[in-house]
Parts: sequence; structure tokens; C-alpha cells
Amino acid sequence: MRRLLWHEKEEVPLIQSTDGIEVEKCNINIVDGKWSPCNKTDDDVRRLIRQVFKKKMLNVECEATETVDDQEPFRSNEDESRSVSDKELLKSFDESDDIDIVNEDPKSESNESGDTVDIHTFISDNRDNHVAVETDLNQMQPDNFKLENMHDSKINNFTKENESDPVNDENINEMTSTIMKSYLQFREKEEDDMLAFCWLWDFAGQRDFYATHQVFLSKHAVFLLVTDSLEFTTAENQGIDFEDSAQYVSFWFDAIHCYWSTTKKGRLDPPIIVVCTNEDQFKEPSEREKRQKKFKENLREVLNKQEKKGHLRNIYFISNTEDSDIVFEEIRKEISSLAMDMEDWGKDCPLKWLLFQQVLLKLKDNNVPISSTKALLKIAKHKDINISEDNEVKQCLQYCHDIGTVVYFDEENLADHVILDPKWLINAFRCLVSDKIDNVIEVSDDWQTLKDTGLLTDSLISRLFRKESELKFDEHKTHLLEVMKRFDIIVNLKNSNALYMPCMIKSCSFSEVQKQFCDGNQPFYKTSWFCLEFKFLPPAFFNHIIAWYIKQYFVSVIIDRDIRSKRNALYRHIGVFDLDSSGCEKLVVCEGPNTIALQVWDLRMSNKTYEGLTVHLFQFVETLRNRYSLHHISYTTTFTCKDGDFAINRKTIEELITKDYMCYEHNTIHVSDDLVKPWNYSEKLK
Ligand SMILES: Nc1nc2c(ncn2[C@@H]2O[C@H](COP(=O)(O)OP(=O)(O)OP(=O)(O)O)[C@@H](O)[C@H]2O)c(=O)[nH]1
Ligand SMILES: [Mg+2]
Repeated sequence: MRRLLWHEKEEVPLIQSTDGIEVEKCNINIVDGKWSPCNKTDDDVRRLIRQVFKKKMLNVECEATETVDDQEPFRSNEDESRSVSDKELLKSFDESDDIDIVNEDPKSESNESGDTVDIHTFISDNRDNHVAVETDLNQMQPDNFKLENMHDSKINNFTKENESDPVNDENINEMTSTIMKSYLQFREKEEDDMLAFCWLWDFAGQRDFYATHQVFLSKHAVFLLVTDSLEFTTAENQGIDFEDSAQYVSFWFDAIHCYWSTTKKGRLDPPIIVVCTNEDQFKEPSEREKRQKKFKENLREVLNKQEKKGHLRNIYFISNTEDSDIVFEEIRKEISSLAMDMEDWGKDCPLKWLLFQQVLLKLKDNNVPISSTKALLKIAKHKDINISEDNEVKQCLQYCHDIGTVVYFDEENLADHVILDPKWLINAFRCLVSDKIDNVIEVSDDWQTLKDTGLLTDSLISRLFRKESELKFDEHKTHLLEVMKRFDIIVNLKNSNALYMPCMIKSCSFSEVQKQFCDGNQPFYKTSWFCLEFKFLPPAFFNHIIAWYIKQYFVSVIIDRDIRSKRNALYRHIGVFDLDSSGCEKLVVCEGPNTIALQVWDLRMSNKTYEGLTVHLFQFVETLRNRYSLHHISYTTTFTCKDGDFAINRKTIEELITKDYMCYEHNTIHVSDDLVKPWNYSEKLK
């Protein structure tokens, strides 16, 4: 990422491993795709707003000669025409008044002056305000510096007020007026009109972050997958082995594929560019050629016959330490052109929303990482922004959430706050999930408990949050924990305040877990395995599943005889739950490659059926699909014999229609009905 942002090759060896996620920004010129640094607090929203107001002022002069009647039609069109797309705005301010754009919009036919109706509507709608704004503007211009200072002090006041709700209306009003006024200055260069704003998010590669990355992945992005090799290891690890670069690349393709959509041209979005680094390690051209060939072969194998390969747009072989900027310029251009080719590029957005978003960005830039929703509702209603309905403010916040500007959920326990700085949230996550902790915490019992069992104590949370004391996470602990619960990064045990972090729990093999419950001497009835076999299982999906079971059932307890202590039967890929209070009947929930599998253990040998468990699982997967916008997740129902390995050996209903079948895993005959009966699927075999 740093080379894309013009850092010199000499700086590469000094780069530190990404801890969590790093966020940078730049500008992209929408005409030629060229990138430019974005060091000022300026951004495209600000520019757009300035342009709008500039146009508004020009029109004030024109309107002075028009009659009010002439403008009425625009007023009546208000609702459907209040949206302004970035492109339209940019175009409409082009000196040459692009007629094509105007004509694309049927509403513009009534527009005699040849400008887009959208802009006019905005003007007539705000007629009461804009004269006052103009006056203020004139006053402001000579003394820019003073204004900026005043404006920051207003925001600081807001910060104080916001910390100690109830919010002071007068301060909010004053602050919002001041921020809005500051955008009425239009001393920017013309070429700025052609710039679009671009965020760059650098995701850490370590596994620890896979549970938190989901919060920030989105379909509105171009992805670069950077690796220095693409090799398959022979080690058969359960789950994803992040040391295996082929599995690692496959993992990220899957994670991104969760957000797929098809473009008009029939391609799969979001686009992925694979970048293979360390070309300098191969000195001879023939070596390089060999390496590149092997890399491409392996990539083909990783993506072999899978839908997800449709995301791949290009592969680059580069050296971060030796290549000149020309190589990176090429990648920058490709990113620009892929972005501009995406469906949402230049999508319409109501102008009021842009204004409101500008205040949100300004607050963030002034170190207000989180705000009460109440305060933001007041800002939105300010006359210069004028979003009068609470519902519309919420929609606007939802829009800002979707494009990654804020983190906001209109849901119970979450709706009262809006996180204005996603980076702040990442830092809070990082405090909890990163292994980079000081030695004292590392040797503490609380940390050991977290690593062994996933149990997160309240005192450990406070200690971990204090790693970044200046970010004041402790003050917003309640909301932060609610956000983490929303993503099942942490989860409450049933009927308990104890918090668990499924992503931090250690792994344990299935046979080891089973041994804890059955020593082979007692009768022990096991059902067959009931499996949901996914085309691809999103990385954090099992976390959600296990979190759901944790909330529904009591987690079974294991006695560790060696250390004479109890622990909950929760591991990274396995959870064991008590189905009743006797503890004799247990539900085992497991994750395998692209599979979620259930088995019931019953010490009473009661031979019951468990249809209810399957129905609940189906319903929950459906809920997850909707809740996390993973609409493309699909699965088939399969079965595995009771002592079989569901990771390698599964049967569909269609494969079980014969009365019995040969099980290749056990080299013996199994009765088909034994696989389906415990789950009440016998009818389906007939
Ligand atoms: N020789 C050589 N070294 C490189 C190249 N790219 C990166 N490095 C070095 O490899 C190491 C890792 O680079 P990073 O940029 O931190 O890699 P990363 O993938 O971002 O790693 P995480 O942030 O830990 O996920 C650093 O010491 C870099 O200096 C390259 O093209 N050639
Ligand atoms: Mg990095």
C-alpha cells in the first residue's frame, strides 16, 4: 500500500507489520484515473458542496430577475428530484454545460436555463436560507483563518457536550452553522472538480483478525491480494492454515466472494487484483519466468472450477524494494479504471446527505470518534442541512455506514451511538484481539484464561483497552462491547454476564474433545452427522453459528483431570452443549472445510430424533444471511455415518436412496436409514 502511496522503495525495509487495519486516503482524477495525494482535510464531499454553493450563488443572481412563479415547478418536483449524483454535480459545473447529461434526466426538460433540475431544486428548496448564507460568506472571506479557529473550538465544545449528554442545542446549532459556513468558501482550483475521494484499507494478514475484518469488508471496493508466494503445504491442519499461502489466498477470495454481484457486463464484482511481491529474490530472467509460471499454475489450482475465480482481473509480479514508481503507477491506473467500471460509481445521493456527511467527517477530523445519535439528529435538522425527519437522518446514517464513513446500526442497544471514525473502532478491536500485548498482561491469569478458554473477563477488557488510553475506549466500553456482540466477536453465555471471544479460543481435535466425555467404557449413543455443506463458508460464519448456540444452550463442562479444574467445552472449531439440564444429552457443533456439522451424544441411549435442531439451524443460517448481507450463501444438506469424518465423507439424500451402501471410510456396509433417521429424514428416502 505504501508504494502505491508514493513511498520510496528505500522505505520498504522499515515498514512494520500491519497491526489490524490501516486506513489511508488519496484522490483519483475521474477523467484520467490518475492518483494524487490527499494530505489536506479536504475531500470530494467538501468540494462538491462548495461547487453546489458556488452554483447556488450564481443562480441567486439569475433568480433575482425571474418571477417566483417560474420556479414553482421545481418546488413541486422536490421529492423525486432532490438527488444529485457526484458525476452530475461535476458535470453541471463544467463551464461547457454538458447537454447530454442534462438530457439523460427527463425532469430536466422543464428546465429552461439548461442546467440540471437537481441543482435548481436544491436552490428553490433552500431559498430561505441561501441569501443569509451568501451574506455570511461575504463576511467570512477576508478572515479565513479566524473562521477555522472558531470552527474547531465549536467542535471541541461539541466534544465536551457530547461526552456528557444531554446535548446542548445552542452549541450544536452554532457549531453546525460554522462548519457549513466554512464550506461556502470556494477558493479551490478548478481541476479539483475532477477528483474523487478514495480510501485505502490495509488489512493485516494474521489470522487473529479474521473475525474483525468482516466488519469492514464491503462490496463497494476493489481488492488487492498481496502475497510473496503461492505454495501448497502438505500439512493437514483443521481449518485454515495461514502459513500455507495457497490456503491463505483461497481464504481471502472466499471472504471477498461473500459480497459478490454481477455487473451489467456479466462480470463478477468486487474485482480482485493479485499482487505477487519479492520479484527481486529471483535474479535471473529465466528464474523469474519459472516462478511466475508456477505461481499462475498454483493460482489456477486454488481457484480451480470455482465461481470465485470470476473476481480475478489481473496478476502483477513486483518488487517493492527495487521496482520504480512506473510499476506502481500501472497498478494505480488499473485500480482507478476498475473502480470507475463498478455499478455504484457515481450513484445518486441526496444533496442534504452530502452536507450532513460533511459535518460527520469534520467531527471525525477533529477527534470526535463517536457521537450520540441524539446529537447528530439535532445537527441534521439544522436549517443549513435541513433533514427534518428522524427517519431520513437514520437512512442517511445507514448510507454513510454502507459506504464505510461511519459505523451505525439502527438496532436495539446500538442505535443510540454512531461511530464516526471506523479507525477508532478498529483500534478498539485490536486492543482485544491482537497478540501484541505487554508482558505483564501476557503473564496474567486473565490472559491465559482467554487464550485457553475464550473467556474474557471484565478486568481484562479494561486492561486491554488501556493499551491505548488516549483513545478513551473505556469511556465507551458499553457501546464498543455491543458492536462486538453485533458481530459475534464477543458473546454472552446463556443466563450469564460472562463474555466469550470465540475467535480467541484455542483449537482441539474432535477425537480429543470426544475423549473428554466418553472413555469407551460407558454406553454412549451417537447420532449420525447432520451437515450443511456450503459452496463456500464465510470466514466468520462459524463464529456466528457457535455464538448463537452459546446464547441458546448451556455449554457443557469438561473436567480437566490433569489440572483438576473445570472448563467449558468450547474450541475454535467445536462446541459441546447440554440439550437438557441432566447433561446426559449433548449437542456437538463442529466446523469443517466449508461445512457445519451437528451430532448428538446421548448417554441414555434413548434413540430420539432431533428434527427441531435442524429446523433451528436452517432458520438461523437464514437470519445470518440477512443480517450480514451474505445473500449468496448457499448449502446442501448431507449426512455422515456416526463414526465417520464429516470433513471427507458426506452423503446427500439422493446418494442414500438404496437400502444400504458401501462406506469407503470404514470399508463396510451401512444402512442408509441410520444416517437420516436421527434427523427425521427417513420419509425423504422413500
Ligand atoms: N526483498 C523484498 N522484500 C520485501 C518486498 N515486499 C516487502 N518486503 C519485506 O517483507 C517484509 C513484510 O512486508 P509487509 O509490507 O510488512 O508485508 P505485509 O504483507 O503487509 O505483512 P502484514 O502487515 O504482517 O500482514 C518487510 O520486511 C518488507 O521490507 C519485496 O518486494 N522484496
Ligand atoms: Mg501490512
